[in-house]
Amino acid sequence: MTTLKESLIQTTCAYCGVGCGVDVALTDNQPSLLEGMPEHPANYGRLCVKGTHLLDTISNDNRLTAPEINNKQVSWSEASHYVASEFGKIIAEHGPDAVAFYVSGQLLTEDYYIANKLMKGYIGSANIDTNSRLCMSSAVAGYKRAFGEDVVPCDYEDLEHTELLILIGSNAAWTHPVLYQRIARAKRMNPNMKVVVIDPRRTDSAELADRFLQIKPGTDAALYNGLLRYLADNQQLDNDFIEQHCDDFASALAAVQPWTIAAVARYCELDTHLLSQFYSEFANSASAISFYSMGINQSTSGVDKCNAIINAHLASGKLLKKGSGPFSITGQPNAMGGREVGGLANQLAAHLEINNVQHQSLVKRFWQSPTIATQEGAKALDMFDAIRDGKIKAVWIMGTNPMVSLPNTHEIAKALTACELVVVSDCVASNDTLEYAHVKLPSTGWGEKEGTVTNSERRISRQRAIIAPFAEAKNDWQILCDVAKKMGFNGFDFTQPSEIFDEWARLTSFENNGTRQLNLSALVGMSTRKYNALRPIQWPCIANDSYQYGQVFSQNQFSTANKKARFIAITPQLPKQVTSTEYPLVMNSGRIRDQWHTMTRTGKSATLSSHITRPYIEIHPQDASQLGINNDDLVQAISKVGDVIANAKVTDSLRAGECFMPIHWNQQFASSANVGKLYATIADPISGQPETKFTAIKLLPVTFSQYMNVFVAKQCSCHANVTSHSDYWLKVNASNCSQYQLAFNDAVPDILHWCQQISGIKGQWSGFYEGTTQRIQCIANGRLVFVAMISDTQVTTSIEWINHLFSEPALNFTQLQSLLTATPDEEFSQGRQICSCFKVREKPIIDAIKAGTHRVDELGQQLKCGTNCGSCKTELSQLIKRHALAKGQQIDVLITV
Ligand SMILES: Nc1nc2c(c(=O)[nH]1)N[C@H]1C(S)=C(S)[C@@H](COP(=O)(O)OP(=O)(O)OC[C@H]3O[C@@H](n4cnc5c(=O)[nH]c(N)nc54)[C@H](O)[C@@H]3O)O[C@H]1N2
Ligand SMILES: Nc1nc2c(c(=O)[nH]1)N[C@H]1C(S)=C(S)[C@@H](COP(=O)(O)OP(=O)(O)OC[C@H]3O[C@@H](n4cnc5c(=O)[nH]c(N)nc54)[C@H](O)[C@@H]3O)O[C@H]1N2
Ligand code: SF4
Ligand SMILES: [Mo]
Repeated sequence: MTTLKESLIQTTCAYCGVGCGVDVALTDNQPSLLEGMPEHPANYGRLCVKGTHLLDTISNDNRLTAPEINNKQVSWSEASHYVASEFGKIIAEHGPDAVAFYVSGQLLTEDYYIANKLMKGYIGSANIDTNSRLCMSSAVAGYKRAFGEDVVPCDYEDLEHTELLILIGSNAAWTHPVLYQRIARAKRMNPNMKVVVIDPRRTDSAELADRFLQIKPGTDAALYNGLLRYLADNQQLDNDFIEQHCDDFASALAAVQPWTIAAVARYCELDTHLLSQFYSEFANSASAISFYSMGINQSTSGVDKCNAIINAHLASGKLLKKGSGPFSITGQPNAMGGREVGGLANQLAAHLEINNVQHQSLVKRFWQSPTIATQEGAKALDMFDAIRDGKIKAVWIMGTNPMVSLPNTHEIAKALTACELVVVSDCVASNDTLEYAHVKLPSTGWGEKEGTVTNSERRISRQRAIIAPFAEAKNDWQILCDVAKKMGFNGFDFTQPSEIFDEWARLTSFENNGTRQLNLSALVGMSTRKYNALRPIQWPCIANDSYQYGQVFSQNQFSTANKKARFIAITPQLPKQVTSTEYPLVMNSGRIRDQWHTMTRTGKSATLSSHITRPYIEIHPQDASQLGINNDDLVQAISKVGDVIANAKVTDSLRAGECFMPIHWNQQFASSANVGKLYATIADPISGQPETKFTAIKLLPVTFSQYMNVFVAKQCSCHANVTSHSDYWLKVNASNCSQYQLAFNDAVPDILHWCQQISGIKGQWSGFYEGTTQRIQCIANGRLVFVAMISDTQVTTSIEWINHLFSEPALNFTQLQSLLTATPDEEFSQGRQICSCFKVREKPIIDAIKAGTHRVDELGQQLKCGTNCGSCKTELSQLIKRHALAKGQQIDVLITV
């Protein structure tokens, strides 16, 4: 009898900046089970729905197998030689600033460190920037202005010790779900804890809120200016803290004088009473946290918004104390690691400054490098402008998909088309950016890589490999080191990530002398064995220090020259992409619960793709009725720079005049649903972070002559053909087939012929015709391979049902009949999937609510929904509110999330 070999690997989730620890059980070296790591201080065993389904996304589908030059496979040696020599030629002819790296908060610290070292210390330019520019750069600049260093002064534990938790510009219920669950639990344990949610949209995060402030977009700085004035007017300042530990209070106070409660209420379009309750709660709570994210940062005045928040915490002394502080939450798994190693074009490394001569010398001596960058490089938007204008002639893009995520996609396409050399390192074989690559380099992805990441609370955790690299994929640090060596540089002879980490840790402590909080001296000199066994650890972690690891700004000593924090005088600014009579509506953008960014990973999971199956534009009922738009209608959103098409979702969770669209869909999944196309290239003047939460649009209803739902078996080779032969398309992946929702300006004259032509499938075709409704299907070797359903309005058919039919070895008569009449089996007509873990759909949940179950936990007991990762609990709570009240019943039991 053979026994199975069992083992356990502890790693860190691939997705958000919460940085949850993950336990992966291996059976005979194959991942067999994934769970939250019980002892990881970020999650203590919890995982959200994305983390829970990580194993679904390690597939060999759509992977880049070998390096390619101009779409021809080449050896690694050839590829790295080519990149090195082409970069070398351009640098020799045009200087180091003619090349650039555009990197990502999804690289590991070791990858990031090498990329930065190569660009700033060897090539000698600071043209390395990262997608964190679109994400964290305003938060970085805000902390730097106030504290003299980019240091987040809070820990997750603070969330459990606060009296007042303010979620501002964050939809943590969907974007940082494990932290949201920690907050929900803290609130249950401490009924006096209050939660305030500040967002122009009533999001799922508002489910926990004692107070919801539906703020006018872009006005957050005025809200916090008003708070500072309120604190001063009501003798709620911490005068000792201000005097002993802060500078420039007088000018900040002078700047907030116009911001009376009445003025703020007018400007932010908030109720005066609600506002004064919020201010008084902040003033009277012993502790308070402002938990902020993209609703603050992605703005042309994002840095000022951050400092307005920090000002209020400094003035009330509500920071560096348990349960208090201005807590910027990072988005990507290693956005923080990138900030540490210098992944931004305006920093050096290890929190050292690029325009400081001593810092330049320090880093150069440490690296013993031939050169060092002495001035800021091009920030992301400027970088792509410079590429378009021919000033930057070669760009190497690693771990990010700028054709989707940068604003004004049209201009990015122009830049990449004009660029002499575009190198892209990615795990996938196709995404919107790879279409422009001259050189494609296959990288290892999550589950294959070894290294470290730092989460939102400055905690460093190991990502460990659970499977072997796919095909010829290499780790990003190795690809970079190979190219560096071929460019003739010393200093890249690493054989293990542990060696890179050691050099990095030494740099943080080199000539530090307490001047920088970022200090990893306790981790210097670790053997590979120790590095491999490294437990999650928070910085600062200083060898032989009397303070415990993770404690920042001890004794309220900040990183400025005189050790004092700085108040910043803030004059609030409104967004720059203003509405007009031609473009009367505002478009906001953000995330949905089960998709990650440009869907290269989560889009592969049928489970994650069934929570929300298509892109949508949220519209307020008032605007919808004015424009004659109904729920589910296809609409086109047009801004000054671009346009998109998606289905309308009419909802009063928005303010009138405002719309919202998810960021995830792109050219791989839809003909025109990338919301980035609508935003102009306008950024915060200090941080360079683009304004991607606010642009002016108009909406037009769109109609086509004919609509078609096509389902194609996974193994068919006609997928690209289907989309290229329609005027509008949307793709949804399931396990056995893909669904295409198509539309045509001119009706297809002969549908059967069209299906046969574009699919190229030789099989048994049959059809059902009734007026304009037509259904076609094809069976090959006994199995269903192609289905088309045509109508003159857009009707979408349940993909789960058809997907199930695709899995059947032979369809029976009833199934064939049901296909032709488009009547799904009972189990597939249960509505939207709410609980992705147990696949619980909307209808049974609503039935249970109507039958009297009015508690989230009781729904869980009956139907299992919400009892695994808990990510759907806010939606369950909303369903209870909606359907219990719809029957005129009172909810007599408190809804606990
Ligand atoms: N499911 C999922 N989770 C993710 C990600 C993902 O792709 N999917 N991505 C990760 C990354 S990289 C990031 S950066 C984070 C982002 O995490 P969040 O910032 O929480 O997510 P967003 O949905 O981008 O935006 C948050 C909210 O800001 C609001 N907002 C817009 N304008 C304003 C404003 O002017 N003022 C205020 N107060 N609010 C405003 C929006 O309505 C939105 O609800 O999520 C991380 N987690
Ligand atoms: N309108 C609008 N635009 C936005 C935002 C918004 O809220 N609104 N949010 C912005 C924010 S906060 C962010 S963070 C960005 C995110 O935007 P992107 O960074 O462009 O999005 P991802 O889909 O995460 O792209 C990551 C790419 O790296 C690849 N990849 C994954 N792991 C690895 C690896 O280990 N190595 C390599 N080499 N490649 C890897 C993936 O396959 C994928 O192609 O979008 C920004 N854009
Ligand atoms: S909250 Fe979810 S996505 Fe974020 S790290 Fe944890 S499991 Fe991963
Ligand atoms: Mo982000």
